[in-house]
Amino acid sequence: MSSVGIAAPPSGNAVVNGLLMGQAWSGSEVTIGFKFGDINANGIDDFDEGDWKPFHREVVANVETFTALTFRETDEPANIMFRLDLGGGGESGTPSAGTTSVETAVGINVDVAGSAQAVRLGTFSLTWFHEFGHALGLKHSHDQDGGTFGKLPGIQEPGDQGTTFLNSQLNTVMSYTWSFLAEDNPFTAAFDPGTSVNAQPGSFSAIDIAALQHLYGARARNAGNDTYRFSDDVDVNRGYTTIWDTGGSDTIEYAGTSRAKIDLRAATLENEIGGGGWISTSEPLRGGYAIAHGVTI
Ligand SMILES: [Ca+2]
Ligand SMILES: [Ca+2]
Ligand SMILES: [Ca+2]
Ligand SMILES: [Ca+2]
Ligand SMILES: [Zn+2]
Repeated sequence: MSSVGIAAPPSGNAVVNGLLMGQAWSGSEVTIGFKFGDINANGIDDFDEGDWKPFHREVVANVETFTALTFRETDEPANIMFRLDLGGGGESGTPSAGTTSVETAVGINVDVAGSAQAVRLGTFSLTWFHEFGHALGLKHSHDQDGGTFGKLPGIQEPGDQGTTFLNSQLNTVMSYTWSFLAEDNPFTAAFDPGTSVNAQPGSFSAIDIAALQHLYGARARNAGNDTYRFSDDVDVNRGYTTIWDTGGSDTIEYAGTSRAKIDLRAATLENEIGGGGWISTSEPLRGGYAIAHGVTI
């Protein structure tokens, strides 16, 4: 049975509330589908070309790793219909009371035949996570929706890093600000939070994870002993991944010859540096890991 849009209450945490719009999908199963389109005008559904479907499925599967939600593909008008548009940017509907279907879209260039040509997790994938976040009931970190669901603490304008540097896309994909280290850049002498990095999140980030778990519950994952490896290669890393891991004695490991920082602190979800996580990365800043709130590595 398909889900329907419902009202969703705030959480008890101001940082998490900074992403909530008061709406979500009911139940534990949400359906997804792929809307027909033919941007390159060759008579073939663009979703039947290249690897656009597998790429979208990777974005969807990320949510199944940390929430209790299950997504089911259907030919019927699904709760969330993916669409490819021509051009840059993206747009998305959001669930509201009684909604049964929304469309969520990202613009691509007409001569990009398949996702892997230009878009992979951690490389220009940010917009897909962002729009899918809207489709699941998340708002921008800088939007002020009524009195209950305010902006993410410390943020005034869309491009602000925030007074406590929370507004990095490494902390929330619902930010309009580019990915940057919220904490001090460990590879420079000065205390300099706010350093831009050379990759994007390849997963939902720590504040998104907490907000989506508030709406949909959390799921047990990687409960044994696990090792999370990164290198200087953005494609191997798939950018910056935020770890959701519910048990075991776990390790973050760097493979390479650059200077690196391994940071085992989990996101605090407070209005402070580290509220949205701490990054393990190497000096080229081409990816690594953050740790979601409540996770011990
Ligand atoms: Ca086509
Ligand atoms: Ca520094
Ligand atoms: Ca653990
Ligand atoms: Ca584990
Ligand atoms: Zn948006």
